[in-house]
Amino acid sequence: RPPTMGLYFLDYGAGNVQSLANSLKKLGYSFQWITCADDFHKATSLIFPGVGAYGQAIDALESKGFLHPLREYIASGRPYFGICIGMQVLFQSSTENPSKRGLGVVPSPIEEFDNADKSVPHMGWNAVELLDPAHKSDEGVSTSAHYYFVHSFRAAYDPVAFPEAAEWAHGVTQYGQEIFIASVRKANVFGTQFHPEKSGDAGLKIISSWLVESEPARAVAPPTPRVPRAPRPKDSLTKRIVACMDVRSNDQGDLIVTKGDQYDVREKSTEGAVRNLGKPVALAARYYAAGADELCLMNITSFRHSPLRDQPMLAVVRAAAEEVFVPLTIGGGIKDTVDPDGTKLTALEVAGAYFRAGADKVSIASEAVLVVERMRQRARDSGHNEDAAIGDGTSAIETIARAYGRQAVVVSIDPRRVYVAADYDGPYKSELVFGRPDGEEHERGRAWWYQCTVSGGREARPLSVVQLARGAERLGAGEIVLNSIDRDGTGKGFDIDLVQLVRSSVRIPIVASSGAGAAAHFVEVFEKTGVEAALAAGIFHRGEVAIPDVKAALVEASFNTRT
Ligand code: 1PR
Repeated sequence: RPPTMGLYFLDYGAGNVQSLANSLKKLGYSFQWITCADDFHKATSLIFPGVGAYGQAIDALESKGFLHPLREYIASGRPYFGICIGMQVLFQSSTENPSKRGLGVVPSPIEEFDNADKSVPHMGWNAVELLDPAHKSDEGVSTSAHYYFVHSFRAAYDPVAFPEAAEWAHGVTQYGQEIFIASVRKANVFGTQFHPEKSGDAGLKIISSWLVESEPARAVAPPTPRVPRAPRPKDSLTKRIVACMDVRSNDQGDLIVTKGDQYDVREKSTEGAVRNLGKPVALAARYYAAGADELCLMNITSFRHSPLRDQPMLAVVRAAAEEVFVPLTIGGGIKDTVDPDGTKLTALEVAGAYFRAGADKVSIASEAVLVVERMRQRARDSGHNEDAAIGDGTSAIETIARAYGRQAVVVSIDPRRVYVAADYDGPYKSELVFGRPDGEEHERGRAWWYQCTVSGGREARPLSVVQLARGAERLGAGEIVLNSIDRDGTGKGFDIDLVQLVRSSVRIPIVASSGAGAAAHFVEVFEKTGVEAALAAGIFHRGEVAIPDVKAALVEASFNTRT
């Protein structure tokens, strides 16, 4: 089929729209970007892959003079496909930014998820139930597939309170005990709350199905009457399996994937050479094909130089994003920097470069520790409770979350155990973990707390893991990747005590990391801690355990899994 003529993309400058561009490239379509209001007249079909925050999106559309032409475009009957924020702007308003008005095409509000019974953001792979399953207009959405969602705000599916909006509902999804609108469909308008461009083959099928059908707009039969849906006891959100690649240059200057033992990446045998476990883009493509639910690329020596000078790393992100259609997190060096030539770059600009290259989330480690320390210090100085300290709006976490949405900001924690006597009476007393009688020998009769480090574990800081996790959550981080220097590369299993401690301290999703040595370790961490995701590196790189083996163990243990 020839490329769609007149296919335009609306990009308002926030978030990763590169992934959708990559999806179209993969499917063999060409498109143009909307650059001025006039382009709306030229478009014969339009995709708005909105990512980020609702208010930012409306503001950006307004300031570029796009809001009115967008409204006109939709009213003209030409095909429109809105993704995430691109779907939410169709609604009346959002409690994310109550002062902003949406297009009001769908007459109901967007509101925040209730986090009493679940982590918010809703982040991960969930199922979609079609409301007219017998009808031809399934838009390529399969009820047996899982799709990638990442959002804190949703349109409730409520045919009693919002009957007209419910008519727009095409598919619904359950998260916790809430049922919300996962896709909308009426006349020329289609929209998904989830990200088809991040939903692997199942998502690519939706995009290609819309492209094939989008010219001319097809007639859709009137929907069947909408009735309220009672939530099931359990939702269909899957446990995520994340493959992480630590990237750095080797002694020859090539970027390679490496892996340390307790963060030491140098070989003991070959005169201290950096351990080389493969090429980042090739490995990323392999893990995508094997069914990884997410991928992380960590630039582990970025603290030594400016990340944006590190063009090869940006090139790696760009190339990886062309190959993989699941979420991609990039970490390392996300902070305010000054280039050697004196050019100042804010953390927001550094993150922006990664998002434009194709990253979906950025992961902040060292800078998050320093930001939370400063925030606590300010509270102390002004006589306030440091455990309730709030940000001043200028930190990397806050500025990136404001522009790109909190779901785009991951805080990566590198804690290390600090052993103390069981009768320790110091400042971290309330966070102590006590060695079990059946635990490892060196733990018995002792207690420990978890201390935060910076620069890849090289420097310990006066901050505990609980203080950092809570502080990061208050500042607006959307997720925590919880490493453990003690367990990293050991294959002994995740540090369950650590994961439980942090899981009980915050409401945002947590990715347990470090120490996986067998598929059973993933089952253990999900059973004992209830975290949303688990990450491994070494076992996948060395081929000791394959991602499908982990998924099979999860299925066996009755966890929702994307297979
Ligand atoms: O501080 O914001 O510039 O970010 C630097 C990032 O690089 C941090 O997220 C930090 O964790 C990471 N990092 C720095 N030095 C190292 C190192 O190994 N020398 N990697 C490093 C840490 C930990 C995980 C690993 C899991 C699972 N690697 O990324 O993937 O522990 O490993 P396993 O399954 O093999 O046990 P900034």
